[in-house]
Amino acid sequence: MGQMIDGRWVSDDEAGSISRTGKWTRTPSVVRGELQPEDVTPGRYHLFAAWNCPWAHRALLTRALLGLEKALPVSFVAPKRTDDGWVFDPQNGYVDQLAGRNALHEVYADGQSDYTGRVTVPLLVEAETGTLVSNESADLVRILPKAFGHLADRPRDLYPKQLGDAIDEWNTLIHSRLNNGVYQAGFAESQSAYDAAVEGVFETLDAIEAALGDKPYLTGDELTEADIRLFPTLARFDVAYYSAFKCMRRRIQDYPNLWRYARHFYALPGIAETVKFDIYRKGYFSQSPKRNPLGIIPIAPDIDWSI
Ligand SMILES: N[C@@H](CCC(=O)N[C@@H](CS)C(=O)NCC(=O)O)C(=O)O
Repeated sequence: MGQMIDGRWVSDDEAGSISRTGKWTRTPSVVRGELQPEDVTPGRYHLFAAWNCPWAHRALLTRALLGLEKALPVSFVAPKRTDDGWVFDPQNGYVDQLAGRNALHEVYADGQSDYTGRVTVPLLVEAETGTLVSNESADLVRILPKAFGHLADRPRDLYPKQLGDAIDEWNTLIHSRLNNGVYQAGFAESQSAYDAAVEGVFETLDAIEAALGDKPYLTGDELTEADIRLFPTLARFDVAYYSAFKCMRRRIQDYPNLWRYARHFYALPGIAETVKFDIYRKGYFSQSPKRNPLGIIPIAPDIDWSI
């Protein structure tokens, strides 16, 4: 693992840091540009993603829901971090379609020669110059509908103004206690940090289960960005977080409303193509000195995602 300092790759420990209480915290993103619709033409921008990354998944889901596959090409890094960080692996189909680089830190350096920070996915760049636009998924789920909407096969507003407060409330809860909560459980280095994280995960799932009782999406009849933030964690939960991150009180399949919701979301056009259960299982159980020293990958549970 590592990061970049003044455009140079330096090795380092994992993203985020362990505090004295044993609680894991995520390092904030640093590239937070904006785009206007008049800036955006087909192929002018390029997305970098990893199948296993739940934050990159937000961007892939937004791209799929809008039908932006043609207008916004994507390159995937190999779904496994190395001493060189995220790298491409052409022999296995993970190719930098933009400049043919070997590692994502080279893409960052192409875009900003003095870049200092973590080398994360998702990343949106301007194709011709390589200029870094954004590496913050929370911003990308807003940039794509607004700035790329005119190129979308299925344009949609994922943040309708009248639902703004409800979306913000779900976003905050889901981000801190669920999206990050599972990582805080899995990376905890003390019993108390683990206990608190797992309580937060299941309190949040319980709240969502109750809220979904009488509506198809979190804020009502319309799919919004709050649902986009929820789905990546649901897709990874039973196959990985449940066991690899010790979130074992219940599976998503044990929640009637959540399970119906997750399968309905999975069946929407373009979504199944963004989901790679096998990669999640192998990724979260990959060899790690603390979490899986022997690197044995468990056999997958049988899960039927059909409606
Ligand atoms: N805040 C960022 C976080 C992205 C993030 O942490 N991505 C992870 C992969 S799941 C990553 O690329 N980590 C590499 C690193 O931090 O060195 C976002 O939501 O876009």
